[in-house]
Amino acid sequence: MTDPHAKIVILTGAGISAESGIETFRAEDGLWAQHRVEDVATPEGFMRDPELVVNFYNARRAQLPEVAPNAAHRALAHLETHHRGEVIVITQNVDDLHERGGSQSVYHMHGELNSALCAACENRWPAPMVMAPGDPCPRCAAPAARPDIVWFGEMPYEMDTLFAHLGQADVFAAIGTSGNVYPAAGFVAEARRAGAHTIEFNLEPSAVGNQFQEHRTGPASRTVSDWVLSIIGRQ
Ligand code: BJW
Repeated sequence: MTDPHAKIVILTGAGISAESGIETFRAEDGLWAQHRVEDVATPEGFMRDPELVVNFYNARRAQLPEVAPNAAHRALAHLETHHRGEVIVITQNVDDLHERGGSQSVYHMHGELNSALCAACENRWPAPMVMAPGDPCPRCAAPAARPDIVWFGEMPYEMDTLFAHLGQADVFAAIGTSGNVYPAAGFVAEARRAGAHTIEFNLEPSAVGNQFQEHRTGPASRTVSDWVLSIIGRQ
């Protein structure tokens, strides 16, 4: 039974968007089966071949209007609206399905497809549907636009704020993430240190699955919806 005023911190990964038709990374037929991580998700890969990297993210951005939030995204928005305590979503996903599903408190720790970043002055602006290497920054005019994505070796966004939320969590839920990528994979340990009850939602145990106190196994559209119903009922 979840306390009606509990602070609930939720970490989501590619698995929550899988049923919307967005490929995960590490599945056999996933994104990394078609692209080497070093080529498309590192600053070195971008320096070597900016066109390849920009086109990789252009293709994923173009997919966004063709997909829709699923029942798991909508259930989290419903939880935020109806639960009396605070509900925070920290997503590793770069899609916009939490927002389109109705969630308001969303942190994109690995960036967003719909955002562009100036590598020279760190200005951010809404990405055009098709970016090109060397696009100028609208603020400083440097030809240094890049996708606003956190690549390996770069610092994820808003870490101080995220650790502060984890330190206050009464419940921590990780949904559809393989637990392979840090610092996100370390959030369960952080939440447990804060005394939170920890729940993993996945099709199978993740790489850090043994650190969770509770497991809900199955597709997120079902398991997350059932969990939200168990907390707030049919409101
Ligand atoms: C379902 C489902 C359904 C499917 N229902 N579930 C050695 C040790 C420790 C750390 C390091 C190390 N060497 C280097 C590091 C650091 C490195 C790292 O972690 N490397 C590892 C590979 C070891 N991390 C970094 O570099 C990060 N920065 C950093 O650490 O800065 C320093 C720092 C230090 C201390 C504090 C703070 C900072 C940056 C990481 C950036 C990651 N970027 C990417 C790519 C960019 C985005 C993009 O292109 O879209 O982000 S990598 C990729 O993996 C992407 C994802 O967000 C991320 C996580 O993947 P996710 O979401 O877990 O997806 P999958 O595919 O792995 O899993 C899907 C899961 O869903 C599976 O479990 C399925 O079973 C499940 N599922 N359908 C429920 N229907």
